Amino acid sequence: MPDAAFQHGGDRVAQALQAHGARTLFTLCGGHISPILSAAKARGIRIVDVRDEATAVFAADATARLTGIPGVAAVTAGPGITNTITALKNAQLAQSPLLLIGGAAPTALQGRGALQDIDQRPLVAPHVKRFFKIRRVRDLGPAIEEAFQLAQSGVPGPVFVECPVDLLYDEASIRQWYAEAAGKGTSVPDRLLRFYLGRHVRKMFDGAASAQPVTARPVVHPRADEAALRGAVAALSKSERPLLVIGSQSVVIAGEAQRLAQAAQRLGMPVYLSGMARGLLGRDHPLQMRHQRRQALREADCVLLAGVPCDFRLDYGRHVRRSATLVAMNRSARDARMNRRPNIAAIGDAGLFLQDLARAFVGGARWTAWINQLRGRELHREAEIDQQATATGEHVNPLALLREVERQAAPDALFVADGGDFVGTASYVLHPRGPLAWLDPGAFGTLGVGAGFALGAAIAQPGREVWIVFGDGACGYGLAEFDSFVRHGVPVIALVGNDAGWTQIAREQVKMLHDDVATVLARTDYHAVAAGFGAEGIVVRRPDEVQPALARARELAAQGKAVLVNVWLDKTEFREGSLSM
Ligand SMILES: Cc1ncc(C[n+]2csc(CCOP(=O)(O)OP(=O)(O)O)c2C)c(N)n1
Ligand SMILES: [Mg+2]
Repeated sequence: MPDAAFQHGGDRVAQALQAHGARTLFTLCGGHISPILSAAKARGIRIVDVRDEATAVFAADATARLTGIPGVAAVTAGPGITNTITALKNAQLAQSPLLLIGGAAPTALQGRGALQDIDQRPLVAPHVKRFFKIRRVRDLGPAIEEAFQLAQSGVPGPVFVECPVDLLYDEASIRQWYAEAAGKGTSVPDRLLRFYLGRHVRKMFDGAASAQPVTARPVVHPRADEAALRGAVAALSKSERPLLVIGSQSVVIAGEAQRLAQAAQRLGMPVYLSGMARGLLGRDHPLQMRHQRRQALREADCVLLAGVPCDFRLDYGRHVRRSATLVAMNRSARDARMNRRPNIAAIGDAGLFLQDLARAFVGGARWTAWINQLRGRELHREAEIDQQATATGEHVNPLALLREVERQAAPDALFVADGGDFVGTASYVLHPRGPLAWLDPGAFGTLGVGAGFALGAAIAQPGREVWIVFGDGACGYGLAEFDSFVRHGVPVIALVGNDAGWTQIAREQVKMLHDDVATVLARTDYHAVAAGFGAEGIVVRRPDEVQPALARARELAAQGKAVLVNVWLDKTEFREGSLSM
C-alpha cells in the first residue's frame, strides 16, 4: 500500500506505528478503535487480542523491556481505558517505555452524554509522560511520532495518545455522518447546527490531505558529565571494598545489555543485580552475589548504585553505611538523590556510564580478599538452602521444586515473576540465564502482571522458553489469558506454587493480628481451568511427580502449547522474617 494514500485516520496511526518498528499491537477491541486495528492488520502488524485491557498494557510493557522498542497497546474509550490504569502505573514506576492508544467519543459529542464518554485526561495523565489529545486528523501521525520518542527519552515511561473515533474514519463517511446528524430541518437552530457541524468537520480534516507519512525520530540517551566519571574513577581508586548494584534502569537500552555485562566484569568488583538486570552476568558468575546484600552494603566503603534508587528495597538508603562513598547513576536526578544525597551523582544512563567507567578505570586486583569474603558467605547460604530443600513433607517443598526448575529450564529460558513468597523464593533459587531473562513488576509490586508479561515476551521473542513463576493468588488475575495463549499459539509454562493462600500477607498478618482473614485460598484446580481454555494442565501433589511433570511441561511448550503446572506446596520457613514496606 503506498504510504501517501492513507485510507483514513486509523491508517495514519497504523503507518506511524509501522514506521517505528512496532510489529505487534496488543488490544481488546471496541468500536472506538476498529479502524486502527483493521489498518494495522492490513499493514502487517500482528494484532494480539486479549481478555482484559490490563493484559494488553502488561504485554506492551514486556515487549518494550525486552526489545528496547516501545510496546504498543490500543484500547477502547471509557472502561477500556480505566481497565489499564494499574498496568499503566506499573509501567510508569518501572520506567518502561510504552505507547497506549485510547479511543474516545466523537469530537463533537464529547461532554454531551455519548457512549463511554468521560474526561479521560484526569484519569490517565498522572500515570504517563504525556497525554496527547488529538483534535485534527493531520495530527495523528505526528503525535505517535512524538510519543515514541518521548517514551524512550530521559526517564522512559508510558505515553498516551487519545484518538477520537471520528478522526479515524475516512472523510466522506464522517461528512455524511455529521450531515445526517445535522438533519434537514429549516428552522434557524437547525440551520445553525448544520453550519456549526460543517465547520467542525472542515477543521477536523483541515490539512489532512497534504500530511506526509511519519518517520521515526532518533532517540538521544542522556549521558552523565565528565566530572561524575572522574569522581567515580577517583572513588574506586581509593576503595578497598567497593560494591556495585545494578538495577532495571541500567538495561533500558536493550541492545547495550551485552556490552554492559562485559563492563561489569571488567570493573571486577562484587555485583548485586536486581529487577531487569538479573541475569546480566549469566547463570553463575564469580562476581555476582545473590544473598546477604544488606550486610555487604553495610561493609562496603564505596557503593555504586546503577539505576537503583534508595527506596524501600535499600531501606531508604539506610543499608549503605554513612561513611561509604555513594555513587548514584540515574537518568532521574530526583531518584539519584532520593532519601540520601550521593557523593557523586551521575545523571544520565547508568549502563552507558558503567561502560565509560570500565574504560576509564584500571584496577580491581586488590579486591580479591573482599570478593572471597562475600563468596564465602554466598556458599554458606547456598548450603543452607540446599539443606532446607531436602526437607520432606506431605506435598512439595518449594525450594526443591525451584531447584528442579533451575536444573531443567532451557539455556534461553525467561522467567516472569508474579506472586509473593513463592516468587520471593524463586528470586534466590532461579538463576536467570543471561541479560533480559527475568521480568518482574518492579517498584509497584503489582500482582497480576504474569500473563500479560509472558504474552508480550513470548510474542516478541518467539521460540524462547517462557516460564511464569506464579503464586496461586497471583495466577487468578490472568487465568483467562490462557484463552489468549491458546488462540495465538503462545507456548508459556505457568508454574503455580499452590500453597492455598496469599501467604506473604498471611505470614505477617497472623503474627501481628492473630487473624488469617481474607488470606486463605483453596487448593483450586488451576490446571483444570487452563485445560478448559484449551491449554494443557498438569497437577503435582507429591515430590516424586515434580521432575517428570516439569519435563512434560517443557516438551509440550516446545510443541507450541501453553501449559499450567499446578504444584501443591508444603509450608516452608524460607521466607520467615522478610517483609517490605
Ligand atoms: C494488585 C495487588 N493486590 C494485592 C497485593 C498485596 N500482596 C502482596 S503479596 C500478596 C500475596 C500473594 O499471594 P500468592 O500469589 O499466592 O503468593 P504467595 O505469597 O502465597 O507465595 C498480596 C495479596 C499486591 N501486591 N498487588
Ligand atoms: Mg499463595
